Amino acid sequence: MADTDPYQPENIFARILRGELPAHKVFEDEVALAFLDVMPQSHGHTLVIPKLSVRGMIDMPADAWGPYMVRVQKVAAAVKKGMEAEGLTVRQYEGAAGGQTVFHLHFHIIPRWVGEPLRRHGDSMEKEDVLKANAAKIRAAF
Ligand code: DGP
Repeated sequence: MADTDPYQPENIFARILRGELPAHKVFEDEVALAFLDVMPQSHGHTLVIPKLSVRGMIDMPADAWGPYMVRVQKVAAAVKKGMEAEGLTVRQYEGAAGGQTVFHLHFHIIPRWVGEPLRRHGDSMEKEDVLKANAAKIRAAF
């Protein structure tokens, strides 16, 4: 997809937002939705998406950043606590050349433990029962 292409309403995350596709949701309010990444780089890898139809950070209206990042922070705290992580890596990939594969803005919240390397980005699917168990841990930490 070219960086000049408009937002595509059929992208996977838009479909999750509309309830057309399932997801292991951990948080939702009027501003954002958070759910587990099905190809996690570590256990508990969570994505936080705004409820605005924007491809990436450059398209996000300036006045929408504050409310959205408050949700990113809130979810990050719950992911760290729920997964008993020692730290987090927070990432956002912008544009295909930047590594973005789903063109609806999202931040990755990736739990970290000392000495545990990350799996590769978008590498392999996690088992449903593992995702379900990790989502329950994170939901309980809000
Ligand atoms: P990015 O490359 O930053 O656009 O990250 C997209 C992430 O989304 C990647 O880590 C894999 C994940 N992903 C892809 N398809 C799905 C899906 O259908 N459901 C969920 N929960 N995550 C997905």
